Amino acid sequence: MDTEALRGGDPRALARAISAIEEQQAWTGDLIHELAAEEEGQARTHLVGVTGAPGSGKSTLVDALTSIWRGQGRRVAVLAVDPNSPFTGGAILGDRVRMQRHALDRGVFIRSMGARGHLGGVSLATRATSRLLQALGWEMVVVETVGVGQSELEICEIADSVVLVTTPAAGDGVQVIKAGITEIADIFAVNKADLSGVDGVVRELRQLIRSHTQGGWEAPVLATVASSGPEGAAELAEALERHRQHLDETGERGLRASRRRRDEVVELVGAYATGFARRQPELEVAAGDASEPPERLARRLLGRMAAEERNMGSAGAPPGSRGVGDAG
Ligand SMILES: Nc1nc2c(ncn2[C@@H]2O[C@H](COP(=O)(O)OP(=O)(O)O)[C@@H](O)[C@H]2O)c(=O)[nH]1
Ligand SMILES: [Mg+2]
Repeated sequence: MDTEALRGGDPRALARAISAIEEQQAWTGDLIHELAAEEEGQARTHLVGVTGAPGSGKSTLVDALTSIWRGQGRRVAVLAVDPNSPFTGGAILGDRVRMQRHALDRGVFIRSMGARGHLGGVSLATRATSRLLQALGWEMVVVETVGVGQSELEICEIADSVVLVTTPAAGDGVQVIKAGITEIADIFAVNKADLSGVDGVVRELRQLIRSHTQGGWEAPVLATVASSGPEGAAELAEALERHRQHLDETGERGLRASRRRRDEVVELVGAYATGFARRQPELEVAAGDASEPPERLARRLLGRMAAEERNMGSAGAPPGSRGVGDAG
């Protein structure tokens, strides 16, 4: 790995490092750690999570925000996470085309994070990648996730500020409430405000938020038109700035960062253990033998993993490092 190129902001070096992270190569952890130690201004990175239903306009909105932030001289990295359509997804392709106007700008980095069949892969790779970008001093790191199922809840936990994008389209407002996502969203963008029904959704959301307000932050609800103008994008950028200030003033930013570290460790433990267990050649035979209950078998494997880890000391690779979740 050419760490000099990486430090110098070479996009290809960055892309290679992220691929290594996705492949779960053991050395990437140390590299990020090393870079982080060099980078004094780490605290300046604002990690922004953007979630919402497919087609709600997340990418268009992120594109508008990117232009604003570039105008302020900040570097912007966008990680597009779509667990459902890794790499082949039309949405990602559309994003690429849309972001083309930033293609020659070294201050903009866009990357799609695919699932690649790895267990816990997206979330762990996205976490590590955002740490890498932070270590490299990128001012804005945006994680765009498709708001379906459980994944967006998990992935949004890696952000300082979470923006939920919704639209006046039928049912969207109600969906939001059902998903229980109101608790994790810090800012609401009701996009496609050029369509009818926007006032109703804005009103509905504001009422809901008032009953959920916690920690002294009342999540703003902003109407936006990302595709033309764009309208409301500057207000959204300002709301993000205010939220970041709020996090700093209340100490919540540090709390979120430690929660993130804790969650990441927990997730890694699970991934290492799963990877280790799957690599045990006799597991299949043992699992087929009904005389030992699965619970005891699992504990025995954990014991063996711990023993191996002790024997290897610092000389070897960590137990899960040879491809967490690999079936092989
Ligand atoms: N009418 C209207 N269309 C929009 C708006 N924002 C985005 N779109 C369109 O909605 C579609 C999906 O946008 P995209 O950003 O890819 O959504 P994502 O899947 O949430 O990232 C695209 O065709 C956009 O041009 C808006 O404010 N109004
Ligand atoms: Mg998108």
